[in-house]
Amino acid sequence: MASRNQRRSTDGEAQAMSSGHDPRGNDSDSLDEERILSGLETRWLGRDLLLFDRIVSTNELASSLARKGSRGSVILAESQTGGRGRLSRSWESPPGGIWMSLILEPDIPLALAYQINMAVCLAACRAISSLLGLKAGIKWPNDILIGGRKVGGILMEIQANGERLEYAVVGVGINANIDPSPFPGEWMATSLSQEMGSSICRTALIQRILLEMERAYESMGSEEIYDEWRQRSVTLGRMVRISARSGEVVGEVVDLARDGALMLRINGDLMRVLEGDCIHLRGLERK
Ligand code: BT5
Repeated sequence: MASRNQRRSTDGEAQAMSSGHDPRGNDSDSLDEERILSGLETRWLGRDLLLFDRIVSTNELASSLARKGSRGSVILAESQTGGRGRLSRSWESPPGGIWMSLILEPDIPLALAYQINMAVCLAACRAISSLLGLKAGIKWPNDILIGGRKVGGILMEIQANGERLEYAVVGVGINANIDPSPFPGEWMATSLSQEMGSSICRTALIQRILLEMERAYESMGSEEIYDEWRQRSVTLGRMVRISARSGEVVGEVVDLARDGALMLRINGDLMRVLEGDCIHLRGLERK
């Protein structure tokens, strides 16, 4: 295992950082395990932190570590070559972003697994809002938006044994100091540096996200988390189109259920939607 102040290459082999030189020429923003740990206020989350220069996917490594019994660890990478989104989609992960995965072992039934996603989305929004003063909202089910543009996403992958949740790997991708202009326009992507007009301190944001995650995780399923998640929702009250494996529906989002389901009104009838892709349509725009 690499010692602190060293970075790991994709295959896990430690690479000593050359005396403070950052090839991207931005020393103040380069990530360093010791610096992150020294200002980390969590009690347990992120105490076992692994930082890589380049990796295929932090979720992929976290899943393989989880299978070997690792819990509570956080995997971070400067860039990913095969970053993953939901449903086998890819996630662009150039240097300058925050690409990290957490291995959690919540004591909740499988049916309540969405509460983890809820807590993590909320924690990311709280951290961005409190540290940077930006208004971050949650687009159902897992997108973090600023001003209607996607600044980040959450990818939760779970392992269950019957009705019991064995572990959850939660991937958090945040476009921190990156230029989103090369991304296709239809992604409606933004980044924190673009919104702020200058680079942000990723170390401080990672520390704050981990702290907010530990707090939200410990009060998972509470009224407070549920209420704030609804308040931060930019989907509630909207006309949406949901594409799911079972087909496509269009309706108005009249509520968000405690298990994470969307309550849609379609031609006067109520319908629960638990999974799928959500497109916000025009009209009935509350936020
Ligand atoms: C997500 O998926 O939004 C979850 C993304 C999770 C990424 C993190 S990074 C750390 C960890 N390790 C991983 O390998 N993954 C996690 P989804 O809702 O499926 O959105 C994916 C879609 O967003 C793509 O199909 C593109 O349309 C768009 N997209 C890809 N990269 C993007 C980016 N950097 N910023 C904004 N949109 C992006």
